[in-house]
Amino acid sequence: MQTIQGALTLNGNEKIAIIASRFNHFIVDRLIEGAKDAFLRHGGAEENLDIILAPGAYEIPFVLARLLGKDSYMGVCCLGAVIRGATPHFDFVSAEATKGIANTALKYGAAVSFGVLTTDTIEQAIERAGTKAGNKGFEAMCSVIELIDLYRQLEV
Ligand code: INI
Repeated sequence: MQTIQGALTLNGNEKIAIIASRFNHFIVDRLIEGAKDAFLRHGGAEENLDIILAPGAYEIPFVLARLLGKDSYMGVCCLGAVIRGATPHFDFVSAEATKGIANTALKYGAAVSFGVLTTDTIEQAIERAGTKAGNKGFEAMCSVIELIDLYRQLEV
């Protein structure tokens, strides 16, 4: 029996993109910081990290499809924050972002992670953006790194 799993290490040559939404940027900026920190701490080279800003979480899958269509990144970390308001808008935006990111990653077989917060309150978002519940941007970047290494191993 063998167990195959991705390591949390980059060799410094991997080009990775962060797609982040500008909406709720007070929160998303913290997620970007976390993701950048994870990339650098695990061996990534700063010149190999691009940050691409989409208007809102709804548009993240559209930008992702463009990027993956060009095949210029080994992995993409998607970051955003969808926070519930008084109307059903939250449900539509969060559902489309979630489905869109997953479907696009599946279409291209790409190393893509989901670091889009979907919270009922601003407090819950703050807790997950570098305070008491950690930093989901950091975690999402770790997932991309792990997937890249896992896919490498599955190619052989
Ligand atoms: N976009 C977000 O990223 N987060 C939100 O919480 C949000 N809410 O709640 O409205 C949001 N809306 C904008 C949406 O992503 C699109 O940019 C907009 O609908 C234009 O297409």
